[in-house]
Amino acid sequence: MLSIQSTEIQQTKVKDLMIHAEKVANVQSQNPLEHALLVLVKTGYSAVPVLDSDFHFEGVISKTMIIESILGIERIEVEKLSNLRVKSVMEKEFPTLNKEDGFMQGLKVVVDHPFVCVVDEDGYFDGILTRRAILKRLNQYLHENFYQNEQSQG
Ligand code: 2BA
Repeated sequence: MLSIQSTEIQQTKVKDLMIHAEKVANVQSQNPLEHALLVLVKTGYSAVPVLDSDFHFEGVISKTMIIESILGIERIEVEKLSNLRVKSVMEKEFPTLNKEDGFMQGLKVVVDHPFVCVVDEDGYFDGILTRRAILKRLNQYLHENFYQNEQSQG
């Protein structure tokens, strides 16, 4: 039977897998929605982290949240894009991780979220842990420890 106890995967930490802050597209909570939409469209991401001017993590904004916020009864109210700020539309209730957290904590949160923000004790944004990074590490682990054994037994 496959056991994930006392293995190297348990020693893998969030800091080993995360994308560092300088490589993560982000927007500021005071930005107009128009700016956030431009960032999302230009980068191709569905959602990105929202930070304050001191680089503290504040929430997440997505294309869907923006579109929903400008939907009127009969039309899309495009003018709202320059009037509304990211802060009023973003999702604030979003789980976070610390870079010292382990692989299993990361695995648990990416079940429900495509990415999770990594913050330090003071709330500063360190980067993101993506579902892709977790799945890639799990795939590597399964190949090294499970499929190889299966082949040698068969
Ligand atoms: P999504 O934008 O919905 O992207 C879903 C998946 O599509 C990504 O999964 C990745 O495999 C692929 N993908 C999308 N845009 C890409 C691009 N410009 N270059 C390469 N691959 C791309 P994950 O890599 O697991 O990312 C999960 C989520 O994390 C993304 O969801 C996005 O919201 C966020 N994300 C990933 N990298 C980011 C970055 N550098 N800056 C900001 N947000 C990022």
